Amino acid sequence: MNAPHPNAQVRQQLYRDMDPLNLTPLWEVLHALVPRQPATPCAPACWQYDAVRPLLLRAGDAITAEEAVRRVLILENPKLRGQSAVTQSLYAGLQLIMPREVAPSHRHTQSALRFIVEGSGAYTAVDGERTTMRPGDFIITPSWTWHDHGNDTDAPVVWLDGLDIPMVRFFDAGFAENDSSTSQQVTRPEGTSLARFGHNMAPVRHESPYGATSPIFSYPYERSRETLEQLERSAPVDAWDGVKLRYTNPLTGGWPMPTIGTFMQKLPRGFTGQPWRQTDGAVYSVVEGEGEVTIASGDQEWRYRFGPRDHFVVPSWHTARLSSAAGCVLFSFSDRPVHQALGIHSEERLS
Ligand code: GTQ
Repeated sequence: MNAPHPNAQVRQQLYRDMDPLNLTPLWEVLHALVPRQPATPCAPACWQYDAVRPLLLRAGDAITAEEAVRRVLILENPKLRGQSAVTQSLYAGLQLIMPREVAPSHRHTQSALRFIVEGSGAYTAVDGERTTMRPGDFIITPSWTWHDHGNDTDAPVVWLDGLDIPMVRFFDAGFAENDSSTSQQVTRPEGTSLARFGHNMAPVRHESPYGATSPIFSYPYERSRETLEQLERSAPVDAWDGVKLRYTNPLTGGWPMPTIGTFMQKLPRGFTGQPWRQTDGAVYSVVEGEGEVTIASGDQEWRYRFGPRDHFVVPSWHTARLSSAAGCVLFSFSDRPVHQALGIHSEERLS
């Protein structure tokens, strides 16, 4: 035991006297406030679809989509239970819509992405335009746009919701409003946005309809997959990422959403990736194939084998590596656009 500092009592009395004035000494907390490197409270986690799906379907019996407004099982980081957060800044959940159900129209300042996990043919509507949802599609609900979801098919439909809920809460900038009708009126034919903005062309006289968010709100899997396959055949495979692309806003070349960066990657058959770490914690959704992720921090290590529709989270500044004997396709999202906008993004590629 260290001998008590000669001033220990003086200090304790000082702290007690300042406490009622809502004052506290920096020097007691400085190291924790300004850590030598990121020290996230988040832990790695993996949600296997086989375990989650029965619970989702039970939720389908327990509550209607309309009653729930959004029937979602939140993927909570095990070290952030009760905070509805998968990382400190991001929210993730799996949303279920049963046949003939509607999730009523509303809008909020939080931005959302949908990544379709199971079922084909449900729709989401954004400001008067519907988009059909198919597995592997990446769909955006820009901030403050009306949106409702519906399922006119005969099978349950499930997608991953990714939202910047914790970030908007941090900034105390959340507004929300319910629409006057359950399903918004359709005012534009399906595919209008993609036709206008999704073919390497843009309207001559046109402002960005959604400000900092991409005017394309559906990025179909068919196209992303075809691109990755072609690159796998024709371009060098990255030793860390396999074949990895980021989604873009076609008007700017930047991120499709101001707060959330989205990616899709293909690990070739027999891929054994090199380890990396970065400041933006990321959520992964497995689209096809199988593989393994190893995540390490300090002397702790986590290893998850994953297959289609599984989800996992790699927290900030945890070392991760991916491998796949059979080959696989992974979608992921993180808060990288915000790190980059603030000039605090950091990445290390290890070997
Ligand atoms: O679909 O609007 O998972 O507002 C959480 C909040 C989905 C949605 C969520 C939401 C939504």
